[in-house]
Amino acid sequence: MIRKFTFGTPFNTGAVVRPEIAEEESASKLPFLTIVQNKVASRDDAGEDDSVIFSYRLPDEALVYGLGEQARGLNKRGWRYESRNTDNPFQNEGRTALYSSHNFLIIDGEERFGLFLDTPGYVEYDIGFTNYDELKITVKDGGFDLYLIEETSLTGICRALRRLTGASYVPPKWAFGFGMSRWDHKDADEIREVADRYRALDMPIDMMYLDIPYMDDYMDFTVSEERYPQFREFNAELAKKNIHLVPIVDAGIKKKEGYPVYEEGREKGYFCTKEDGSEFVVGVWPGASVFPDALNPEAAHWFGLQYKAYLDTGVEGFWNDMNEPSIFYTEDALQAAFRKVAEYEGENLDAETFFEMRDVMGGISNKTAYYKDFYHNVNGKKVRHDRVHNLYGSALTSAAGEALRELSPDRRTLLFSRSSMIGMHRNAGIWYGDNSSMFSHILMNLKEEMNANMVGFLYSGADTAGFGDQATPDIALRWLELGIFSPLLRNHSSRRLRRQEFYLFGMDEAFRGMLKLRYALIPYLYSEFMKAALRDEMLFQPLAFVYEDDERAKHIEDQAMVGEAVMIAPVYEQNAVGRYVYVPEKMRLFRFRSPEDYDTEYVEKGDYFIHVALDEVLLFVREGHALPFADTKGVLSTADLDYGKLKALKYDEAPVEYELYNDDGVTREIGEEKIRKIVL
Ligand code: MIG
Repeated sequence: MIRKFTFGTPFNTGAVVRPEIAEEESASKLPFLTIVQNKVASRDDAGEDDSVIFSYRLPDEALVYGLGEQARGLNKRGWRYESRNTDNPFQNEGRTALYSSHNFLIIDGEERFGLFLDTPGYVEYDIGFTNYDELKITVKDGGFDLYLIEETSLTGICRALRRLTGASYVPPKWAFGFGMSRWDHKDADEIREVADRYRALDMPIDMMYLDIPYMDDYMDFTVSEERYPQFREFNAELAKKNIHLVPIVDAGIKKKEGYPVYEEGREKGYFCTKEDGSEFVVGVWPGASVFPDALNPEAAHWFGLQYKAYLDTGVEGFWNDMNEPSIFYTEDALQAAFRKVAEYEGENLDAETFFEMRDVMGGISNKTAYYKDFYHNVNGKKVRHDRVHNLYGSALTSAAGEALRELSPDRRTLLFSRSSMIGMHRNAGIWYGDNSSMFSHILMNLKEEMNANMVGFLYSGADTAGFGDQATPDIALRWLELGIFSPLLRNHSSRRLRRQEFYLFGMDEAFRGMLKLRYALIPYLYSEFMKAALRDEMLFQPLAFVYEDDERAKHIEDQAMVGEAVMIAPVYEQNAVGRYVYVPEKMRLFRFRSPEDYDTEYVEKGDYFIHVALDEVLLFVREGHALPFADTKGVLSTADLDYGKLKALKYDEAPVEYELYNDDGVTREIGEEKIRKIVL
């Protein structure tokens, strides 16, 4: 059952596609939560403090799930979180917000319910941060819908959210292959060389990503002639090897005369403005830039149609970056900072004054204050950015997804974004941004997968082997041992750090074994993914969602269920020779070094220390289940997978019926009718 409670005049975020399944009720009838403050006014005369505060007493044993992309655990108790999309490359336990805002919570205690706040503005969730037994939610900018979801199961609550907000995005099948990325891969020759190395070493790969250097002067929808001469031919050359080029698209448009995207957008009034209607100029990678007005449907659509420039070269996949939006500086703030710094010259600075001066420049990026400096044109109405901030990247990416459907009606395109909200999950996937090559981030990655799935982002993943900091051979391998289960599997890292292509660590056999294992699992992963998308279910789930009556399972955050048949328990500690695993029912354990090289044993329900050598990964098959398993001899990409030669990983000898989803991997028509029951 879904009930809807409206406060003030909500901004239409587009998240909800089936309003009719929610029953509207007056806010005075709100169950469970207490409204401790309600300053909501109608949007027109909304003042600065227009907030609504809800409170809920958390019983001792209650768990709180949700919030999608956040740096912390599955159970959210004991910390505070914010919906405030921001570009900050330091992901750690101290963070309260990352790039996305996913306003969905599940309270799992004596009372069990889900909560979806449909608002593009700022929200704070104090989940036992101030008082351990109190959940306090502050919605800053009154004017929002609160959906209350009651279902008997945890998965049921997530399913209801998806029914309300629409089915998840489905990428082409090749996007389930492995992709290699690096900020400073410098030109076509280098991309070719890296791809060829993988091929020559029999390490399967489907994608090569292009980061910002591929553009001409960081201008969106251009390609550098110098670094990528004859781009179309280059793309075709790689396509022949079954490798897809996936370029990045940044939110900021370079402010430059003679650049058609800038000139056309300016002429049509498609960029964000300052209060007086003049151009809002910021600094991002191209230097002085403007932001396409993502909240103006016409402007967003126009921006989406620009992807045609790349489609015309044969490219079929994109990743959208910097769309929180990230702001290195605003033109106004920069000028003010120059003036301020000049004032210190010649002064004898005491420590306080020195730090103050240092922060004038050091603190100039991504200031929340900038969100009050620019405006959107929402169907003729001027809306200040801070009111709709969290929706920016989401709206821009959704518009791109819709435009791509228009431009490529018969073939799916790959699209994922750094910033997102619930609703964008219908049009694109996400990656979790700038993590680091730290063992703790492998565990964070695992939790992120489960958290992202709860809010509908099935196609998601982290920078495998880590974006920031130095990767080591063991972290790359351990991380890949988790990555092979993630729908989006991409090795990506920052410039200026140690290179981390998997063949650079002197452990080719181990990396090959894991990459091959990934490809052996694709028939299963793709089937489970497609069924989850069609049925509004999750691919990655916490154990607690599957074994609801199991008290131990409730508190397991470092293992996951992947699809109907598999449990995983990745190693996320350096120099570990194994790890503790909770086995919630009798399972068959496979300890893989490669698809052909493994040992196997049965494990009863219970807790174990299980040995996992550096080149091994654990895969547990649930009792009575089986999964299809591809033959990977000679398989260099998803195009080489032979469904005629499917093998199986089985719990035991008994035949098992399995619902296999297969199609050409690109058609936009998907549906239950493509599921074939096979016996494994
Ligand atoms: O300010 O394009 O998260 O994946 O390599 C950094 C350069 C901009 C941030 C992305 C990262 C990407 C990088 N970008």
